[in-house]
Amino acid sequence: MLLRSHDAMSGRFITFEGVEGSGKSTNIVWTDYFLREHGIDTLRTHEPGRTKIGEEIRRVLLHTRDEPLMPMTELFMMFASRTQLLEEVIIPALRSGVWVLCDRFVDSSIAYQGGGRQLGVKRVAALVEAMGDLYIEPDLTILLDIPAKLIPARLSNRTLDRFEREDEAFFERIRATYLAQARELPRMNVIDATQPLEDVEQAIEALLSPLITAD
Ligand code: Z5A
Repeated sequence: MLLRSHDAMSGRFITFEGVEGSGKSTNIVWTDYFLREHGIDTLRTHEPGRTKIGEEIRRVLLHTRDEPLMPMTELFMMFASRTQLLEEVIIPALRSGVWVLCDRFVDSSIAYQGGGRQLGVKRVAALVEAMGDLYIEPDLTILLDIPAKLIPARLSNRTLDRFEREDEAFFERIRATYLAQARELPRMNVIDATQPLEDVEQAIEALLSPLITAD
């Protein structure tokens, strides 16, 4: 995979990954608060969606019911939402020195479409390569890891979307792909997200501290 640095940008790019219910949204809110306490300007965002066009794509991706969405269509739509978000939101924020906290990024496509939908990691990596200079390598990726069997309990109080209705085997493939990626990528740090929230927060703090002191 082609990896590009973002030396011209003074903000830090931190991404959160994991299966649904692993605690990404919960821990992004905590991370945001923690960084602001340290005087750092932050911006929270998520994929797919966040821009006007991205939110339209998100609606199709999560809520289409009347015809099957083909895996390759799903993959391209994830990248369409992503490139829109990068140009409209992420790159301008990083250029102005803001730290961007993003709920999911390319590693989600590798895990969900590459692993879960079985399109293969190489095919997804080829799309990352095709992004060229638009691809921003995260400074830090936090992978919140839980086994698939814990997902239903974590999602028990919501109406399930198109992904959340998939079976346990789908989510175990996703988890295995994430963990394989983490073994390859130094930026990707695995945290056991079955622990109590305070312990997860402590583990995140340990990962953030070197970035804060380096700045
Ligand atoms: N997708 C894709 O396929 N390919 C891609 O490239 C991209 C995305 C970018 C977006 O969904 C969907 O798009 C997603 C993958 C796919 N699949 N689905 N569904 P989304 O944005 O709607 O949702 P999500 O990203 O999957 O997040 P989520 O379901 O909201 O889960 P979460 O943010 O990781 O978890 P949470 O809301 O913070 O926590 C869930 C519950 O667990 C909540 O009650 C917490 O209080 C509780 N929790 C969290 N941590 C703990 C701990 N440590 N102990 C106990 N309880 C906890």
